[in-house]
Amino acid sequence: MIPVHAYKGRRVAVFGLGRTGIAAARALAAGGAQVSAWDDNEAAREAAIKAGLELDDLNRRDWGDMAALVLSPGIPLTHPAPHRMVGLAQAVGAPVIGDMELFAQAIADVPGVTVIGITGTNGKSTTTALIGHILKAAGKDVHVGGNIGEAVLTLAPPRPGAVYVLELSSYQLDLTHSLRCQIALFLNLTPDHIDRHGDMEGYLAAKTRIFANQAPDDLAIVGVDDTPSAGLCTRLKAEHGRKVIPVSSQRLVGYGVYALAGKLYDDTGGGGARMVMDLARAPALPGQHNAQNAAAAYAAVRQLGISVTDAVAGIASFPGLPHRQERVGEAGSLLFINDSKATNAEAAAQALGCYHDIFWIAGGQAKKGGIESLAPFFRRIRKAYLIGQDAGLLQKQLGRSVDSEISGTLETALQHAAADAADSGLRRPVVLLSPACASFDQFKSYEHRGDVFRQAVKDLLKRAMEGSAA
Ligand code: UMA
Repeated sequence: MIPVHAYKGRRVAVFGLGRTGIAAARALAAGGAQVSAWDDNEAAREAAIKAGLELDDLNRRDWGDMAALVLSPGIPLTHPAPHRMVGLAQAVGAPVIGDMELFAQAIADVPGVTVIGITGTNGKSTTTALIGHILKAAGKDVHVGGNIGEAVLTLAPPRPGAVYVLELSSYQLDLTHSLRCQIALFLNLTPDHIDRHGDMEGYLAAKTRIFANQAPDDLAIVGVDDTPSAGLCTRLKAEHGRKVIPVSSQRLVGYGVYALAGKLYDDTGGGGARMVMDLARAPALPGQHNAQNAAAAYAAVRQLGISVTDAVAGIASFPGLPHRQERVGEAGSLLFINDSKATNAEAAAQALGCYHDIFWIAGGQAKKGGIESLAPFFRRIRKAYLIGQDAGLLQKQLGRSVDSEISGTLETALQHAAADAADSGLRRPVVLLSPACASFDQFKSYEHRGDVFRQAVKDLLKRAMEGSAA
C-alpha cells in the first residue's frame, strides 16, 4: 500500500467504496488523515466494514472541516449531473479528487520515480500490461495498476528507481490534477463514455489531461490512426520544446514507430527507419490494433533505456490478457476466442478484422449506434448468435446480409455456434465471443461474461472428448 501523508491530521471524505475507495481510505488513514467513508449502496458499506473501514454518513454530517473529497471514478463528476456529494464538497470549497491525485501527492517527494501513463479508448489495458511485462523481463522495479483493475494505492510504496505503469481512464484523469507522467501514451479516440463527458470534446479534454504536467524532457507518445488523435499529435508537436513520438499501424510516420505489413519499424534514432521486429513472433498480439499497441509500448520502453533486443524479446514473450482475444479452446481446426472486453463496436471490430470464417456471439446492452459501424466486417461472419437485451436491434442491423439467430443466452449461443462451426467444413472456423455491447443485463461485468464463456468452452470440449472416447 502507498500511504498518503498530504492530509495528516485533517479530515477527508471518501465516497464510493469499491476498489478505489477502500484503497484510498486505507492509504489516507495510514498517512495520518481522519477518514469519513461512505457509499450509497448498502452491500458496499457492509463490505467496507468487513474490510476494516469505519463509516460516516456523508449525507448527514457537517462538511465544514473537510479538506477534500476523494470520489471513485465511476461516480459522476459533471455529467449527466454531478453527484450530490460533489455539490456538498464544492459548497465548502473542498477539492474533488481521485485516487490518482492522491498517488501523485504521495510520490511527489520521492526522487527517481518514473510514471508511465496510458490512455485511449481501446487497447489501454493490453499496452499497460505489455509495457509492464517488457520492463519486468528487463529487470526493472515495475508496478502496474490503475484502470486495469489494481487500484493504484494498493501498489508497493515508491522507491528511487521504481517505475509505475498506470492505465488511466478518462474518469480518473478528470479527477487528477498534479500527476506528472514522464512518459504519456495516448493511443486512440473513438466515441465512448459520452454520457459522462457531455460530448466528444469533453471526452478528448479529459483524456488530454494525461499531458498536463509534463516537463520538457518528458515524452508524449501518440497514436495517429484516427482523426482526433492525429490532430492532437499535430497540436502537441507545435508546442515549443515538446518531445512527441507518433505511432501507427496504418502508415509510415516520420520520426515515429510504426507497423507495416506485420513488421515493426523504428524511425526515432535519426539514422532513418529500421525494421526491428516481425510481429508474427508475438502470437498474443494479433491484428492491426495490437500492432499499434506494440509500437506504442516499444517507444515507451526505449525511452527508459531498454535495448532494442530486450524490447523485442518482451513483445514476443507477452502472454496476453484475459478477455482480449484470448484463445480459450481448440478442437481440431476449430478455434474458440474470448474477446468479452469488446464492450463497444470499435473494440469488436479489432477482433472481427483478425479472422475470416467467424461464428460470432454478440449482444448485451448496445452502445449508441449499435453495430452499424461493423458493416465492413459482415462478409467475414458465417452466422451471428445474438444474446441479451439488444439482440433484436443487432439482428435488425445485421439485416439480410448475415445469417443470424437470437440465441438469448451465452450458453445456447455457444452450443449452436460450436455445432455449426464444426459442421461447416471450413478450413479454420472461429467461434468468437466479441459482444460489441456492455454485459450488465446478464452478467456482473465483462470479466464475468468472459469467465462464463471460458468455462462453457472447457465443459463443451470435455464433453466432446468424453463422447468421442466412449
Ligand atoms: N457508487 C455510489 N454512488 C453512485 C455510484 C457509485 O455510492 O452514484 C459506489 C458504488 O456503490 C460502488 C463504488 O461507488 O461501491 C464503485 O466505484 P467505481 O465504479 O469507481 O468502482 P471501483 O471498484 O473503484 O473501480 C474503479 C474503476 N471503475 C470505473 O471506472 C467505473 C475500475 O475500472 C478500475 O479498475 C478500479 O477503479 C481500480 O483503479 C473498471 C472500468 O469499468 C475496469 N473502467 C471504465 C472502462 O474501462 O471503460 C472506465
